[in-house]
Amino acid sequence: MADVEEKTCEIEKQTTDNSQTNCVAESKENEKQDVNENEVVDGENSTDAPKKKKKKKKKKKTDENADEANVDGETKTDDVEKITDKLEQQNLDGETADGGGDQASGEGTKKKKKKKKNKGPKQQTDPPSLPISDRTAKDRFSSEEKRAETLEGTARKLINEKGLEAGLAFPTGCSLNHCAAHYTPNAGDPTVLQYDDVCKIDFGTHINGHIIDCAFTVAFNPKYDKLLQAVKDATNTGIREAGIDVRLCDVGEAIQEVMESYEVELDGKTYQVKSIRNLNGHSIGPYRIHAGKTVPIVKGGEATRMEELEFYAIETFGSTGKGMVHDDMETSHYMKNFEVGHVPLRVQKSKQLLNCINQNFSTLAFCRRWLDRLGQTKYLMALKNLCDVGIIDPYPPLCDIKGCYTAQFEHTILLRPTCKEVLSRGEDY
Ligand SMILES: [Co+2]
Repeated sequence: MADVEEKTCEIEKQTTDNSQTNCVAESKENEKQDVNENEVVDGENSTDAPKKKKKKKKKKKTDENADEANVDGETKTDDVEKITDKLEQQNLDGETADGGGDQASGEGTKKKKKKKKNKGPKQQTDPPSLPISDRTAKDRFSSEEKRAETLEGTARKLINEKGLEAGLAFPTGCSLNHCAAHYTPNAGDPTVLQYDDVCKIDFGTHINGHIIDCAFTVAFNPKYDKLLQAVKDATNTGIREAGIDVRLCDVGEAIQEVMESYEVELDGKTYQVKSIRNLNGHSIGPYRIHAGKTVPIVKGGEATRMEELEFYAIETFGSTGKGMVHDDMETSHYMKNFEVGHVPLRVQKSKQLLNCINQNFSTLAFCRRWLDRLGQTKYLMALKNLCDVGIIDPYPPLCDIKGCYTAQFEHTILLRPTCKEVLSRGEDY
């Protein structure tokens, strides 16, 4: 999730032991998984590894449907037919499929648990659907997991989604081209990802409110490689600069320096990559994606210092346009205002919608699709009402000028007393 410069909130410091141990544990998991990701990928690609035969076969089947599929697949590798059937029923943005798919897989899981006993060790599906906690490090992930349309379903399973205790921390951003952040499809959106698109996958998970916020950019056409490289380098620079007692303005200046040292040539025209000056990284608190401190990505920011035990999302955005974003297009992202206490509501539909939001998202961000999958209907007026009274804030897509291209990379870090831990680091980005 991106932080827009205009937004200012109170600073909240995160110091509980719990939060530390949780995130550290999670990051250790990540390390293990990283080490083994190679193996899995190698296995998939190799033709003579007999162990992987089953997986290969399944992968092929999945691929036939992958373009239209969401990940609400099944939990067992040998239930290929079931998976295939399920994937066929699902559409690209998981619009209608999410709810139904989840129910179905819930039943399916039960059935399988009975069968499982005499069938040897569980195997991860492709895309993965077994919770990380149930897996040995090997074969947890596959390259398919990166697919935008499969991320949410996959993430829900991997995190062992359970109400507000574990799940997705905010809607999966898949902003395209001149849109830098906060776009995810609403129901009926006909957008289809194209070869020449530059797509920012911004996704977040949490366990007991401890949020991991990370993002990467996908481009199929290699002409954007320099743009992506610039932003990745800028983000890694931010991560390198960050630390206890470091001034936020110094991080921003270092980021801009690196970002704007890159040029990209697109269709015969050369652009200097610009840092998008009104987008920021941010501190993270429990159930609070933007906890108050902002990490600028240009010079001239605040001199506030980073502090021990703070969590930060270090994210940078590069653009071939103006280097400045504005609200544009239909809103999909919403979030309760963290500061707002109880507000009495008169309209029944608004009350009902707020109850649903409180129960399912609390102060975490959500999108219209997630209300749809919870069975909410005709909620737009009520949602507008909740926004008008200030309980909910809308987060519309943030776009630079039409025709330009933007890229983003992001990681969540924890400033531990003796080390700076990159909680979301993998070998892919
Ligand atoms: Co973020």
